[in-house]
Amino acid sequence: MAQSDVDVVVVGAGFAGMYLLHELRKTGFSYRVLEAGDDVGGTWYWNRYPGARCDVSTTDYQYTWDPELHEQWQWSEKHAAQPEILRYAQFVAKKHDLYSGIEFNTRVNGAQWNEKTKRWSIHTSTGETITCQHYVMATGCLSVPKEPDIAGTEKFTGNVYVTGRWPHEGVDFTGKRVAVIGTGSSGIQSIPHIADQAKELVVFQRTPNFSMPAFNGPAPQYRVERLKADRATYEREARYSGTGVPLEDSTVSALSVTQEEAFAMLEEAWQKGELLSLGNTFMDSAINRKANDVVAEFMRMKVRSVVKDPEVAELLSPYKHGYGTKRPCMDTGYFETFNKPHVRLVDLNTQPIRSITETGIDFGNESKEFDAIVYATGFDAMTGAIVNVDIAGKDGVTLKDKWENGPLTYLGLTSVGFPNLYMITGPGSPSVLSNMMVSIEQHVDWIRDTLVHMREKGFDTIEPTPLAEEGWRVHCTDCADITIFQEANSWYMGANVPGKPRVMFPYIGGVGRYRMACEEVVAKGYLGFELASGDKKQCNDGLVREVQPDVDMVLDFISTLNLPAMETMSPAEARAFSEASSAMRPSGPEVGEITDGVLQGADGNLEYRLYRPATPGPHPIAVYFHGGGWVFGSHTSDDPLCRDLCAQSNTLIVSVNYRHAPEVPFPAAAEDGFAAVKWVHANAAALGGIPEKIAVAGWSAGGNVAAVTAQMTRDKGGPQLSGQLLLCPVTDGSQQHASHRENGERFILTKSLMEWFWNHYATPEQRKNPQASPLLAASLAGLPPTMLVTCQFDPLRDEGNAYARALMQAGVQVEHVEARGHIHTSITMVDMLPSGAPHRRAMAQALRGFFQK
Ligand code: N01
Repeated sequence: MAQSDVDVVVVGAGFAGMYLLHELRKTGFSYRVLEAGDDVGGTWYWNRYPGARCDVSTTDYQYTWDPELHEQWQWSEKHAAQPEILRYAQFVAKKHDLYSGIEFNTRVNGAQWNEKTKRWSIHTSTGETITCQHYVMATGCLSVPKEPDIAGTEKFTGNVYVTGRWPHEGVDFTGKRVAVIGTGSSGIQSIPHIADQAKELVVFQRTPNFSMPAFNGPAPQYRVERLKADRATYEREARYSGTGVPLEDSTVSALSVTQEEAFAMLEEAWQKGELLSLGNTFMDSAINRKANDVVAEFMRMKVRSVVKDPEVAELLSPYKHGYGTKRPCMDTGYFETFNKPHVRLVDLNTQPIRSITETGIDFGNESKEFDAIVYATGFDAMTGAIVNVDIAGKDGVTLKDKWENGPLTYLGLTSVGFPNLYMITGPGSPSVLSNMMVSIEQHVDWIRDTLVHMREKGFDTIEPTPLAEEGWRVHCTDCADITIFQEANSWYMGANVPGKPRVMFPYIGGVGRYRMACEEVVAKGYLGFELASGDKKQCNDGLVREVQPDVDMVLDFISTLNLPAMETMSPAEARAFSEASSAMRPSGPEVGEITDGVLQGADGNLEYRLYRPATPGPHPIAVYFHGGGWVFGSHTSDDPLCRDLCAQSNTLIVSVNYRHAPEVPFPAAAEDGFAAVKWVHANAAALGGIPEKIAVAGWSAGGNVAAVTAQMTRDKGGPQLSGQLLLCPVTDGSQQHASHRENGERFILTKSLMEWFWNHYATPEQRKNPQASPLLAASLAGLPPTMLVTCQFDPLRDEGNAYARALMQAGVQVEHVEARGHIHTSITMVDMLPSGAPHRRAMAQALRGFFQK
């Protein structure tokens, strides 16, 4: 007789539930494992449609927790077909006696949390109620087929099949007239097989999909060899990789090579027959539309090379979504199928289905009879299997209600208000954007370790805090925001199910980075969780990820380079180093014209670079001062940012090479700034600018020069400025603000580097002069409208914030943006850090605004 009260109830006996069962036994928890089907295998139990295969190689799509399996089980192919994967699941279940621990044909209909007893009550389809301390949903991401949303589906009297619920005995389509609706992975895999049998096949396509041939055959030799040579390293690399499969991260931008070179690189990946290698050919295809277009065009070229009828080829070629933004597919002869005379493609965009009828389908202005209709229309992905169960947490609130506007989880594992509820590969975790085997094992390990930890420390409950959950939501959104994934109507975005909220369901920050976040949470005493037992509580509340994800990646990359600290260099070395780093960055957008010249500074000529918009002039002018701590940099060193500002604001930018310390210290830079503005004003017309529309702009030390220049023009008789744009400006030489301590170590501009800059530029006494520290000016009244951007993780944040406040108090019109998750340098990194783009847009908008008055 099964126990009605256990430590853990697990729902689902796919690869997640099976491994968890094994671990629960090993660690001595009592359990019940409930499975709706009558065998193990989960997705591979249900999806038996012809042609179903895994498109991750068998070298990677297998358990790692039982090393014996690698000897005992030999895969026959690179991309295993469904029957073989199911046999693998059965083999593991037999080997580890898992069958004895699973109750089949048992669904969970509802679950309620009891706040008094601190236990879940689980109601099953057999009429039983089981109580448990921990409740684990191992229900899979793609397990609930989408409800048909086509008129008349109930009318059809012929045979109806759904790919995700395929009859176990198989289907014979020989001599039949068959309709397939849907061209996602399931459609694309099954269509060639159905075509082989059917007398006539009509494929109803709403959206064409990207697909590459699977090149079925033996497992890739180079992977097999790497595994044999050092399995542990291979598996570790997989766990910390972007997708759960070891791949070398690309460092090549698709925009840095010719189309011919790009296609040659893509062809190499194509020939490998690995879906992930293709998507990994370029570093920027997921974040940059133009880079993505290179891959998309390569894929379309491939379609054209196979499909003989150019019109059909065109219909089968995706144009409306980027490569990878809807799940790309792997096929075996899919496009070739459309060369067969008995196969027809119907484009639902021009010939929509009017209704399914008793005998067939009415579409466009046609009516066609069919013997069978196959729905390959997808799943209520990620959340369907979770919210379909009536799960009520604290105060009776259901998960369905809580998630009305999109799933809210902490780490994709847990949710506020639902103590001791765990989701394996839940929304907010890499899940469907990863090799599921790697993600499943990670979640099972995390849950097992957490349960053991709670038992050892005597805690009854674990629940994330609202702060941590909201922080994770923001982080997930930040990750999605830097990609182009949100442009597509994909099931990743919930867009395939009418009424489903449109958010990015999986975590797109990468498997390895996600794993590190989970590890950090544990290492910091379950950061963001409350663990409790009666009155005993432990809660280290906080956010596990705050830095913008792309900024984080850059910081990680820089830390691997072991670069010497700049402040240990001489100014000449620091200048050479800074120039060398600048040479590696993307150049920034095109502008109308770039010319170099000299202008009259405070004590001799200064070089300048002029960026002219492509539109007809004359244009307003921004006199720009570069960053570099008054020590390094030049009129060309902020080139990408100047181009970006010019192109986006339609403003002529004059970037000035003011004199540098230590050779020429304070107040040379400030005096040059003032002199440059006067010169630009006097020569504005000749430059193609408007003399009455001049602003100053600058970043970092250049922001300091811009701010001081604005004060000097106010105090010394003009010219009258239209505005000042200050990005992370230095405003106070005292360096006493809290941000110097908080952000002084990790974020490129360090406290000691800032000190090094100041030491070269100005003596402690000079720093008290407002021309060095504009925050110390006796009055800020009468300064021009200001756009001031500060960054959360900048040591200079608080002095910038203080300047913004002081300007406002002095009656100056100020737009102040605090760039969340950014560091001192990140907003200047044009085309490298997409998260900076909205702030650059706002800066350009502000520039435009200055001149509209
Ligand atoms: O489902 P899908 P799937 N009228 O949602 C169309 C995994 N998987 O079962 O794109 C007409 O991708 C819909 O059109 P549109 C894999 O992660 C893995 O194929 O919404 N058409 C689309 O063409 C995969 O991504 C493997 O415009 C309608 C199709 O139906 C995920 O499962 C194999 C429609 C649905 O495609 C889901 O794949 C199989 C309507 N009303 C699956 N509604 C491997 O590992 C939907 N469509 C190999």
